[in-house]
Amino acid sequence: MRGVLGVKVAVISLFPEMFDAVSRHGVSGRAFEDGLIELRLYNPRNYAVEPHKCVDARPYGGGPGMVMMAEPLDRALVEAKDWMGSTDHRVVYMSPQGKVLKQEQFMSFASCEGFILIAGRYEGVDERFIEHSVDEEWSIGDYVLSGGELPAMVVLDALIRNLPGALGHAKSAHEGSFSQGLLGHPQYTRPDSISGERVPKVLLSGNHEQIRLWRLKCSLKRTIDRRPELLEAAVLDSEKKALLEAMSKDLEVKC
Ligand code: 9D3
Repeated sequence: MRGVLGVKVAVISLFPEMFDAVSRHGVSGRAFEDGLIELRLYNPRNYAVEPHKCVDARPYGGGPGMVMMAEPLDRALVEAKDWMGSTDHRVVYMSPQGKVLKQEQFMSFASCEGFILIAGRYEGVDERFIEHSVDEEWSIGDYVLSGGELPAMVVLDALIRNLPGALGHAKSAHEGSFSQGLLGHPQYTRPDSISGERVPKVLLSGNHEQIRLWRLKCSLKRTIDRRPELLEAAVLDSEKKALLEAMSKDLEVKC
């Protein structure tokens, strides 16, 4: 069940302060204020044993860097699960070896779900922890980062944007072209002329249907030009198919 205070997310990280970046700013910060999401941080350091409180050690077999030890993570996880209570939840390790996240995954998460996100540092975590305790491994893309914190924050931000009731949910989760697999259209604001460069006339026309069509065409054109593979995967309704057809004959749409 979704807690009274919203979706529960527990994050296990050696750098809990980093998460202020999502919980204290902008649209995601607002969701925290509104209680749509509850976040708890668990630092493996607090579950390491005296006198050294080690959370990492040299890799067996040799090689560069350090590996996060399973036991402090296990103890942090016990506490995180304890807080989750009976909430349905997945234990997710943010990992370069994980499944690359896409918008559709975020749209498929049920609002009753909780998440325990594990952000690793160094070369990764002891494989035995992954085998015993992790349900899924998620990556945010094929580039090398220094740890799982930024990816976990990316997950939090995207999760929040897709929560029913979150600012930007109605707009971006449904109306927005990206959720339909298309890139966004150009945006303009005041003033209507900058050094003689004017805002496209249709946007000042007040004709909402014309504006909607113009934006849709721009989205289609941009997607063809910049990310054709997105268009292959998109499920287009008859209106978009017809627009694409018309555009293939007359490619003068300026966007
Ligand atoms: C040489 C092998 N590298 C694995 C591809 C080492 C390595 C690189 C980066 C080990 C850990 C990391 C830290 N990255 C993450 O924890 C991480 C990550 C990422 O780097 N890119 C995209 N998504 C993610 S999710 C977690």
